[in-house]
Amino acid sequence: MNTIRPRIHEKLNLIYQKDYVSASDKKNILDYLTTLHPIWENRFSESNPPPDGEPNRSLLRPVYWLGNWQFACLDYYHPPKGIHNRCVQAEKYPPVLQKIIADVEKMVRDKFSDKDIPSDWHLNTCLINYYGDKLEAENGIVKKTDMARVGEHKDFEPGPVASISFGEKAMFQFVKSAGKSQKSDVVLQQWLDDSSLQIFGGDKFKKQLFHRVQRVESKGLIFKNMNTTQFETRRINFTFRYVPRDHIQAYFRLPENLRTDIRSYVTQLSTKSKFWKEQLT
Ligand SMILES: O=C(O)CCC(=O)C(=O)O
Repeated sequence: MNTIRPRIHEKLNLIYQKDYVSASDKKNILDYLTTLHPIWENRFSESNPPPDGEPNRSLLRPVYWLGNWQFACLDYYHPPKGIHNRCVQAEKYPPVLQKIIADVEKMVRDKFSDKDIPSDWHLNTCLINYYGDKLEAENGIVKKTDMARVGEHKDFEPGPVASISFGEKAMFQFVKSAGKSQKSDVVLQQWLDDSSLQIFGGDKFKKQLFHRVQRVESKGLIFKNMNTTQFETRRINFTFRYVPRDHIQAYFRLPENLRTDIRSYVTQLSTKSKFWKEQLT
């Protein structure tokens, strides 16, 4: 791992480190990714229908989760009220990510204020986002739609969040939200480069400001063998978070209606993953 010192805003509970992931770890991670089969999720379900008059919609990108899977239709982890039946136990991190996360957790404990680190905090949850173009066949021609962005939101899991990025660089912004009708003010922005690490925590970056990915560069890099169906991936981001263990539930322990809501996803995952196959039996 590269040992460049954290570069910016360390005192503010924000770290950005370029070239954090070594070339050999990156290769290991990309090889591991070829074994995963990300899925397309819908935001809503029978038990969690869309607001009145709105249709259900698919997420903008394929995703995969490790540690626990927060299916979009279960509404994501959102304390203090939304803590039960939202996080479903998922596959463990591969050794290369375990090693990286041990280092990141140490960096957080060294650099961030104790008051911003919950007592049992550890990065046990990972969302893998695939950014790129959706491919659709139209009259024999393949139409490409750029889906490489994330709207402003907060990550509600307690404590610092860390992310590592691969591929084309992304414009990441912290914003002060002005509601749906007006433009949000950008407070701070950072290009997230290939192999970089970003960590943010504390009241300002976790609780007050929203964050978003405004766009992802398109310089011709395309990942092959990522099993993203009808999708051309040019950036992959891993976001690591913390969910208290008591709030992570095995699939078979979910209430029946929620198991029904996510069964098609779990069934799809089970065709490629031993772990998810076992969850169904
Ligand atoms: O892709 C990124 O850099 C950020 C992703 C993100 O905002 C999230 O997963 O909550």
